Amino acid sequence: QKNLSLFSPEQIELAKMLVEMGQSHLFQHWPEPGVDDEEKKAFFDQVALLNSSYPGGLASYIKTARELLADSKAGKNPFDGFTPSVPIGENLNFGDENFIKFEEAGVREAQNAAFVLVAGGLGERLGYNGIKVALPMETTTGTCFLQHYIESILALQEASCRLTQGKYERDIPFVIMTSDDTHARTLQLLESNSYFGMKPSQVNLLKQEKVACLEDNDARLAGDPQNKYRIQTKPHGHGDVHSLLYSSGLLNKWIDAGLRWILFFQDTNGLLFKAIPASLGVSATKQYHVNSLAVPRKAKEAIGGITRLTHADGRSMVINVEYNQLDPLLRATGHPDGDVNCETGYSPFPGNINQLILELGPYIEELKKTGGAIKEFVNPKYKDSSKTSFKSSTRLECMMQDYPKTLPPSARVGFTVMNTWLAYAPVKSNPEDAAKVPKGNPYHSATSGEMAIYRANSLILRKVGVKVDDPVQQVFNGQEVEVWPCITWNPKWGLTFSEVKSKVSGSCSISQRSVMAIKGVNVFLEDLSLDGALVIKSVDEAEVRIGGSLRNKGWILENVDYKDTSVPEEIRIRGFRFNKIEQLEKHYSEPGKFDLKA
Ligand code: UGB
Repeated sequence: QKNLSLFSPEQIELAKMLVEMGQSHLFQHWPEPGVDDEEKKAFFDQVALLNSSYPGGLASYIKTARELLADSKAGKNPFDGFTPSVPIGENLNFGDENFIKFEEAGVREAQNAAFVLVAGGLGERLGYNGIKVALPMETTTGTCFLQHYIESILALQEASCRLTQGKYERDIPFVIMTSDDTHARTLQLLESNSYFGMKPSQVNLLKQEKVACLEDNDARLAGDPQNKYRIQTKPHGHGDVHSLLYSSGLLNKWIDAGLRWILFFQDTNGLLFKAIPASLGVSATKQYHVNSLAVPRKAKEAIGGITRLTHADGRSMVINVEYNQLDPLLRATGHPDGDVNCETGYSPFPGNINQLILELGPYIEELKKTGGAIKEFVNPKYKDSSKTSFKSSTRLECMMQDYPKTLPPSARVGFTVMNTWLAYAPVKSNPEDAAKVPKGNPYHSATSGEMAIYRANSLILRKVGVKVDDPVQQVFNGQEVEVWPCITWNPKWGLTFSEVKSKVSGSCSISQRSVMAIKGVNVFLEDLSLDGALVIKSVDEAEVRIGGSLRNKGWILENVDYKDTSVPEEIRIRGFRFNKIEQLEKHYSEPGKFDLKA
């Protein structure tokens, strides 16, 4: 009361709302007017932000929190009444006739798509100090994730334009969701690299705000331990992307421009774009409103399971069940062993890799109803079994893949299962945790993420007829991985099976110890036998034919210990680095036709 004269009418309204919502403890320690007045005003700036960035405002947040905390205390099962079963989706196998057909359909549709990268997470599990999208995806060329994503979108844009004979010639919009943890560094990465070749006008950054922390079951907001005039905040989860897109106005702009698809993806999956054209083709062909990309999942792997949930009252939906919920759900519904592999060696539930393709029109219609709000959950860590107090403050969270939960049963919700080697190799775990992963389960580490790229490229080349030698097993940072020839190419060289096939002819072979990096478009491998390191860069207008028997001492993979702080962090988390002994490196910077014959 004593402080009221300091504040604007809007701030007084916010104070009233807080008091009405049982939050008067936030002001209890406030001193007389004249003391810390600026801090008091700053408190209301924060409250105003928390209020405006949550659909329905802070009062709605507190109300939902009370309900969810009561459910959690009562041990209420979020899947009460639902029985899980294995859903049926589209299964694709790279290089099959079906796959090639979907790829072509997807490339055509790419002109009508917008891409959204959720990159607000700091990646606590990885423990890397920088932002994850700045990490090199592989160290043969050092290309970082963000560069690869942008180059992939640009390559799709060009391929789509070629295939549709320039019918649209659109710049594919690209949105990045950031947070306070990642925003400035993401922008700086883009600006210092000229947006990796994309037009800055094509890129939109949307920053998600954190949400207020809760200190008890009454949803009393937690004070910030660092500053008594602030509320403690924590991330709300990737589900924020829907409300942010809705309030940004971009969706209407896109639909007016004739776009039809919106593709969501995560920050550190270097393989993903190899699976995008075919899965977009599936969406277009099957007219899916929602299409989730999935891979075969190992039981207990830290990826959600795509599940059909059927309610006793007849409702049914295909939805992701998060990895920590799948096992208890199965146990509670007549599967006493819980989340276990079946006779295939995999969980019967396909693994959600959180790549969602939504049809824009139905998406906008749904968001008009919900404002982009996603069903939330709360995960308090209780001090003891009385569940009356928390070990540390908690908050509400939401996940982008829960979007279909509010859809009517008539919505066409499907999923597409791809080969894991082609589609999924995230970088999420630190070396120590990865080394503890049970044998046969994926590490999801920087080591496995990079090796998966070489394996995928080797397997793709095999599929188009190149003889690629078998891998050897090696241990890096305590993780045993397959080491294939280190082959990389930029997305413009070959984003689809057909494109790669068109670049290779005759009888080509690559030995296990080889390294091949192609940074160009019109680079053709003709009767090439490679045993060593080859690095080719060329401008788009140069046509380069490479053949003959090419042999040199090559590059050698050396072990690095992740604890060795004399080595840069982005290298030591992989457990290896290249010793570049000898290579053939050529740069074609002028237009023309060139032959490189060994
Ligand atoms: N992210 C944000 O942008 N904002 C946030 O507040 C939080 C995250 P994690 P998670 O495919 O591997 C997901 O932490 O949430 C971004 C699926 O839920 O890497 O544990 C963040 O930057 C799970 O079903 O993953 O698990 C990153 O890009 C499974 O599919 C993305 O959200 C799993 O991913 C994911 O965040 C997977």
